[in-house]
Amino acid sequence: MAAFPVFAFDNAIVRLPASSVVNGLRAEDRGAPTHEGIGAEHRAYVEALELAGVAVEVLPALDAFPDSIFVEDPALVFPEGAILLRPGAPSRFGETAAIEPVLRRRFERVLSLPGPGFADGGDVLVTPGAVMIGLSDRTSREGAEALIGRLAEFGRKGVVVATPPGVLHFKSDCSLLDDATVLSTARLAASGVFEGMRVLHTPEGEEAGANVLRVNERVLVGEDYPRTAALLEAEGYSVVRLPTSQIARIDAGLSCMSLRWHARSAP
Ligand code: CIR
Repeated sequence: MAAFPVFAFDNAIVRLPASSVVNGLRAEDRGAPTHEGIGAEHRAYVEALELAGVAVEVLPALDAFPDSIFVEDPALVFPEGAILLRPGAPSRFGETAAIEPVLRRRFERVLSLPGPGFADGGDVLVTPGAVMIGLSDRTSREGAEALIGRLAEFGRKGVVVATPPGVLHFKSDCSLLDDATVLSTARLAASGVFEGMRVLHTPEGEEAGANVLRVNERVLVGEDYPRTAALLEAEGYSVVRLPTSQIARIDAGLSCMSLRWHARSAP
């Protein structure tokens, strides 16, 4: 069992966007973001994490990896330790080696995912009952099964679940709101994956806003999704609206810009 609620965080790692971020991967070209625009969204995000009570370590930009701002994908972190992943996009594979020394400095236990499979952190949703691992174009069954083995070393149960077709990551379509509640697109919830949990559906047309981020007493929500924000407020959550239209151009949401955990004791 986790020692803290799964949305209780006191530490986070982020990475500054490199100027190459304008070339970040995207399924569909809706126009490149600007480095300045992404930088401004990143600053607002870091500030929101800090205001929510999180100590944020900011890593330097890595020009060789345009998507390296999305530190959630090459690793998983828990109070028990970290797991280095094997990102499924070839251009992102080297991000794991880049973040490894940082995680070895911050965590006593750092495990690696054995190959040949792949897994992205964006496909991993930590719930109180289990760690859900969504199969996607970035996370293979072999990768997911290898990850279940690693999670077991931390005493955590992993389960393999499906990601809707055409969706980048499992968490592009859902987020944990509290110990018993998820926000999910209707298309993902229809698979029954959240049976036993309370499910709030993203309003029709705001599916891209499903990736919100619960951090301590706050829920960070993209400001382009006003009906999602209103829904969460009506449910009693303390919502913080953040700009995300630039990162959305490279298929990203709020969870992917940080690795978050609750340290057993201050590092
Ligand atoms: C990618 O395609 O890998 C990046 N452009 C976006 C990654 C977003 N990561 C995430 O949702 N965990």
